[in-house]
Amino acid sequence: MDGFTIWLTGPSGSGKTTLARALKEKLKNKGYKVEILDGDEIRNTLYPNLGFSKEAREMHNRIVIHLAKLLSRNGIIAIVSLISPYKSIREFARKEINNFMEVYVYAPLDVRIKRDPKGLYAKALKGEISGLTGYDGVYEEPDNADVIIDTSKMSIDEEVELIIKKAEELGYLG
Ligand code: PPS
Ligand code: MG
Repeated sequence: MDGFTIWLTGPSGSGKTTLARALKEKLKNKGYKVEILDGDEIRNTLYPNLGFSKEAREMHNRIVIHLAKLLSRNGIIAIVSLISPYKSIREFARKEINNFMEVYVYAPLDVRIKRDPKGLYAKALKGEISGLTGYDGVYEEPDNADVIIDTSKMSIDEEVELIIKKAEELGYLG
């Protein structure tokens, strides 16, 4: 089987990492080889001091695109959970990666503020940090996502099913 990439984009706290883990579990149980490329994890492992300037995000996102491309072309399903705030970079990902689907992982601001697993929104609200994606940092919403998911409205199981159904429609899963 050819691999493919499920690209989960969305602001901080929208539910990308949680959804990536649930998708991985489901696809592994179906017998597929799966890897998660999580932006936050890759940053912490490889370059914890990179920062969040436009240049830094673009460089980091390009590295993730390259990794996803290598995995995808070797029969592995790459699940990317990466804010990837810039449309141009996501378009580049679509061009570079053979079998690609873009999933917009959305949740309204009030829900993201309530979840706030890392306390980042609390800090942003107090003015202690700036440029938080989804608060005062740029996030260019997708306008041609293959799937749009509102994680405040759906259950994780429903989200996983919707993405798998779309992957089947696109011919990536048998
Ligand atoms: S990006 O924009 O694609 O480079 O982002 P990514 O690599 O996915 O990393 C996002 C995680 O970094 C933490 N963090 C921030 N995110 C956005 N903006 C600012 N200013 C920021 N500062 C720290 C945060 O934990 C993000 O993880 P998620 O899981 O998306 O919340
Ligand atoms: Mg995350």
